[in-house]
Amino acid sequence: MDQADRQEKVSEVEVIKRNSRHLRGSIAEELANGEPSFTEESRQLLKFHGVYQQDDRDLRAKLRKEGKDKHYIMMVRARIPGGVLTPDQYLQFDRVTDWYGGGTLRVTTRQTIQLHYVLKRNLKQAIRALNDVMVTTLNGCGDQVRNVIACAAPVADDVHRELREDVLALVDKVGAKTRAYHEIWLDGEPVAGTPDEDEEPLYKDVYLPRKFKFGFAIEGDNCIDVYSNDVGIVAHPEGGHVKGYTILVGGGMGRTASMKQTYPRLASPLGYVPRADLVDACVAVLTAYRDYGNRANRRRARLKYLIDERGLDWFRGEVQSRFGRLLADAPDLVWQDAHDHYGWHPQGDGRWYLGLFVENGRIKDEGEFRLKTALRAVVERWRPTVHLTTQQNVILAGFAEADRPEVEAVLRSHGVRLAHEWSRVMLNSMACVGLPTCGLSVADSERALPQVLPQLERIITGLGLADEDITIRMTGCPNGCARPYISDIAFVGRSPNKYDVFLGGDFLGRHLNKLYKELVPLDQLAAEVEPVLAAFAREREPGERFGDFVRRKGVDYFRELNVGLSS
Ligand code: SRM
Ligand code: SF4
Repeated sequence: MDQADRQEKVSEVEVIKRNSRHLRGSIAEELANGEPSFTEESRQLLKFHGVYQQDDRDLRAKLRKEGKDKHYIMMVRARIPGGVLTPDQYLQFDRVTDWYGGGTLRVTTRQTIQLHYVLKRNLKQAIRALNDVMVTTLNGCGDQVRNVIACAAPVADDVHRELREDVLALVDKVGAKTRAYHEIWLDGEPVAGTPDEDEEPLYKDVYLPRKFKFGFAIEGDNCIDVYSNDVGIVAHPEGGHVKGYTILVGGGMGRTASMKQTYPRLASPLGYVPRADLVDACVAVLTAYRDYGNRANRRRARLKYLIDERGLDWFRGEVQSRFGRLLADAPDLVWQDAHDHYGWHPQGDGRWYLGLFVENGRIKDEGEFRLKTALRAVVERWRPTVHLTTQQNVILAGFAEADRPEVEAVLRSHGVRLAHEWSRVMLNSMACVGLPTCGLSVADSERALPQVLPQLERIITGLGLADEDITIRMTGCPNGCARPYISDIAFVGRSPNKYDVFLGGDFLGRHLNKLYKELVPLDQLAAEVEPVLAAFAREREPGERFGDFVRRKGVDYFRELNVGLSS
């Protein structure tokens, strides 16, 4: 008997999943019905296929006034394990957004690409066009394993090669297997009668209680924010190879402002496994969550709450009994870096890679700034592999040393700056999508952070802190999509134009920050944190980082300093 049967009342989404015949529902029929939107049941199922139904929120009020329905648009999210694309795959995204989407590409915090503004009537063609180059959208969203992330640095050594092999082995094991995807989007032959029971050996007919996230880091480099994943996997290199992995469990950022029983949590150490055992151990974690996760209350359905409710020791026992072996103790982890691999670096095979900063992940052409065209030109000419990072940036890999000046010239001629030409404030910033596409946003994010950062750049430079790495993240609601609760400074949307300010995370992603001020208007955000930055410049200990300083002093200390500003 699994958890779904043990709980008396399960949420509506559970019923939809169970009755969907492995995610078929009536999606195929609705795709052909000429309507601009899907039914609620199909909306839920579409997420598993990588599609969110949205509406253009900039148009909502106007359309309502005119007595018209919402302008429905679909967001399509691909699954790109470890963020790696061949040149042809990247170029297909570039074309598909022009053919069927809004003309931009959005690199996400889980190193995939989202297309926005796809109309329902173009959805099938868009998904097929991506599949033509072997990119799937299955597993993009929904109650299943989401895009598996990994350090994006394209280093040509055995450690990175082995890590990549393990990422792909895990994806292969835990990816959804339903043939519904093929049937609906790629015109596969429908399976006659009821789909066979073994169609989803891991997910069964109910899938997971909620989304589930795996992330791979290499010890020392926490560029992926490993502690924010349901399962963080940390590779331990020894003698030039991956010897084994530490497994961390129960990380997550999501919270709801009005619900105290929802909160961000850093993943806790579960144990250590030799490399060969990684996939089996991950399956044991996944099935323990599948069977015991909360299927009645979706707000409390993430792994982090199961672990807090039952205890880490109970969870470890459950995993070990499924795994059939004892987990070794996890070692203490040491982190030195979390930068996003910006700039030129030798790959180790005589070739070079180039890490580019993409402001809030948006690849677009706008006026003189033509990043989308520039990337297309570089990818068409030099055919680098394209590596998307978990900090919403892009790395191009495989250049000869002699290519470098010309690559730079092409980028510059399209108004694209190299990473060293951006300030650290910018390089260490991220904003989630927010308005106008995100149905959950209560405030602008991607469109708002660019208004705040120039002010913070001026303040930080004026205080002599321009060389400090201070992470600044913004989200349009408390769900945490830009992982705000582990950044040094976070602005979290609470209501239109107002944000809660959090302080005291950590550049290395090891600490949660704390609420500092509530409901601060957008135009006062920089002024609110200025006294804290000034105190840091004045009172820090030698070598102390911003987040460490804030945690040492405590946020109350700064509230007192700052009494003159909004409270
Ligand atoms: Fe997210 C929901 C965008 C990474 C926590 N997220 C959404 C939706 C789909 C809104 C919705 O449900 O209708 C957003 C679509 C906006 C749009 O218009 O595109 C959205 N999330 C994003 C992206 C695109 C943010 C970005 O700017 O890059 C990221 C896509 C990741 C991907 O490629 O798979 C994204 N979301 C995250 C992360 C960060 C991470 O995983 O490293 C988190 C925090 C970690 C975690 O899962 O706890 C995150 N998103 C959420 C939540 C809160 C979940 C919770 O436990 O409460 C929601 C709301 C929900 O699921 O109900 C959400
Ligand atoms: Fe939307 Fe909120 Fe996620 Fe931002 S944090 S993308 S506003 S759900």
